[in-house]
Amino acid sequence: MKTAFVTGATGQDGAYLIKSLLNKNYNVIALVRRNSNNDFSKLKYLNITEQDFKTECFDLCEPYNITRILSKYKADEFYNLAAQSFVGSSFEIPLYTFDVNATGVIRLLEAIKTSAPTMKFYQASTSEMFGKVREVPQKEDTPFYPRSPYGIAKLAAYWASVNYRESYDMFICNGILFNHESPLRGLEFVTKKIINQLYKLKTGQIDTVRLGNLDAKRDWGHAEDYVEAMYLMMQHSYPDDFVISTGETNSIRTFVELATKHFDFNIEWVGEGVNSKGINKNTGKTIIEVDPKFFRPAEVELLVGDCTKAKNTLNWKPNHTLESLIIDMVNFEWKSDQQR
Ligand code: NAP
Ligand code: F7E
Repeated sequence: MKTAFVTGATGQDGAYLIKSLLNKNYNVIALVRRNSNNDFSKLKYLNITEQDFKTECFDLCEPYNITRILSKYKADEFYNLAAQSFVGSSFEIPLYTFDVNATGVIRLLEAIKTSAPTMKFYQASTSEMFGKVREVPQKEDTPFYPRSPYGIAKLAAYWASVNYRESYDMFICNGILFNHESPLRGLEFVTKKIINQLYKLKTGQIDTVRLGNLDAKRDWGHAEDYVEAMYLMMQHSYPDDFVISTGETNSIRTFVELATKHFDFNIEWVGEGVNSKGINKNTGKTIIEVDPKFFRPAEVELLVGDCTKAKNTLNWKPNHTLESLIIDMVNFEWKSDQQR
């Protein structure tokens, strides 16, 4: 039986990864930061209970807890999924974001180098590192150009991971994952926000959905598929970095169009830029508005990944389509409502 540490266990990817590792008969140790309420609701949604894994108190900002945990358990793999993961907030809390997402990773790597140098380490790197893209589509050797404090911090952690691998011969992988969503996505991210708010619109709880830049394009996959890629990287015969993506890109506007169909709204766009509006053709009412408060000081306009290396080396491919992802997310909203 293998043992794995998972940070970010209360987040979207943590829930799917823990479920997948438990199915593979792993002993899972979830590293969870202290909160006023221990929220394992995402794991609960996947039918995982707190009896299925161990938990340890952990924070990426705290230098000594990792040493304590490494002396308590001997593990085979360490998946570092914890982060201040919201790009929008990173402009408001840049130093904190850097401390958690960059310095926090060096704290981990330094402790692992000293106390558990043969344990494998996965770092949750991101397509945000490509930022103002230098090449389309983006692959492992595309130059980086981050556009946010989040992207900059993640890029520092990416290079720290490469450097520890090369300097100390440690098994360290960077998964360069493009956007991946699911019913368990945080409410602040655009796909979840759109589907949750369209549901509220449909059920009469709100009148309009207010969004930011409708023209940014993202390569959206399903988190359930992407955590399998994390696992496969860690089973590969040598440590390496991999782009994980679908290869398809769509604008926020297109995502809105696709999602509205599942709520029987018939949308027509009028106006441009900040004045762009989505009208429900059946009623003539405005249901989508642009609110500049959701714009970012610097935007990542286009992301689309080329995951040929992961396909050929890890035999990984996404199973979900954008349509099946949206259906999964829409069904969750109706199901959660019935349970309220
Ligand atoms: P998420 O749902 O926002 O989860 C983030 C997790 O990190 C939560 O469990 C959170 O705990 C934990 N965390 C935050 N700050 C921490 C700290 N100081 N110490 C310890 N834990 C902390 O994120 P996700 O979507 O699952 O993403 C997982 C990882 O992949 C993140 O590193 C993210 O940056 C990266 N990533 C995500 C995507 C994507 O599209 N989802 C793409 C590329 C990379 P609390 O519950 O206590 O807040
Ligand atoms: O924004 C635009 C916004 O916040 C996507 C994180 O998981 O993926 C995620 O980062 C796009 C941006 O995700 C709204 O301006 C328009 O262009 O859903 P998002 P993100 O910034 O791409 C990467 C790969 C990560 O690594 C991150 O951890 O949508 N947008 N209107 C909006 N975005 C939000 N949040 N809210 C809006 O109302």
